Amino acid sequence: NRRAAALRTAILEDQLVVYFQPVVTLPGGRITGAEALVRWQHPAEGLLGPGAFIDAAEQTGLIVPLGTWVLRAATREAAGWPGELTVSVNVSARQLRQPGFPALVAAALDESGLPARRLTVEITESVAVGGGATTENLQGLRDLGVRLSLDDFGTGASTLTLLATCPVDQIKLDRSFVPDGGPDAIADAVAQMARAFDLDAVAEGVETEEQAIRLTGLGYEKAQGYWFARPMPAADLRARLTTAD
Ligand code: G
Ligand code: G
Ligand code: MN
Ligand code: NA
Repeated sequence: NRRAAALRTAILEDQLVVYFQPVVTLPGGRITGAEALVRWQHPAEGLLGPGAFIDAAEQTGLIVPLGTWVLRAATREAAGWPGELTVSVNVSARQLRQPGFPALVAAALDESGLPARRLTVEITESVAVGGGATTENLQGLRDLGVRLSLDDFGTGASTLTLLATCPVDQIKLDRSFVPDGGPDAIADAVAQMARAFDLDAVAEGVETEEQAIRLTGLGYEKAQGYWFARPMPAADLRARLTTAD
């Protein structure tokens, strides 16, 4: 279809842009890294979010070249960040099923100079059980020294078996479970699971100071959300990182 043809052009002609949303410590709000979030600078429609094109990319298979483009752009940018700041990149089921995916990641790391330990690959729970080369690719990424994160945790097929068998380092509590004045039983349970499996617990979609305080109390060590910072162009994040605060 037309959308797909235009998206193919977008990938070839560098109309894609990577925004970065800071990930911060709880408590403290110190930036420890950022998540790469793709945008499309559409020639006629302006700046489009992933909601406008990721599904089409998945259905047409364009998510594979798009994902490679994002991976290369994000690692290149993060290689210029100071210290041990990390970059998180979202990877779809289709990408992770590709034989040789770890080699592609290794090439992006080589090319950018970013150490593997500073890259986190975010997958959803459904991706983790994806079949094909998925399981060996996850292990291959681990062997490179890349960190793995389970994104949108709690919304998919979250199982104890998955946590016990999938070699992840981090879980990201889905924003729908961030306490909002009501009960916080799920946020609490997920934090306890993270502790039991010795994983980093990150909360996303944190929009208020009260939520940040609650999550800190539950044991979340990191957070992401509008309360701390919105996704922003690479140059804006760079400016923040060089301003002492
Ligand atoms: O950026 P928000 O700002 O709108 O992102 C919406 C959704 O799009 C999120 O679920 C995010 O995981 C997904 N997304 C953003 N960037 C990428 C990307 O580079 N690859 C994949 N597969 N998904 C992405
Ligand atoms: O990969 P994932 O589904 O987690 O992508 C993060 C998405 O969440 C992006 O669309 C990003 O713009 C969005 N987001 C980031 N912080 C917040 C927040 O505080 N509130 C809400 N509603 N969305 C957020
Ligand atoms: Mn994500
Ligand atoms: Na998420």
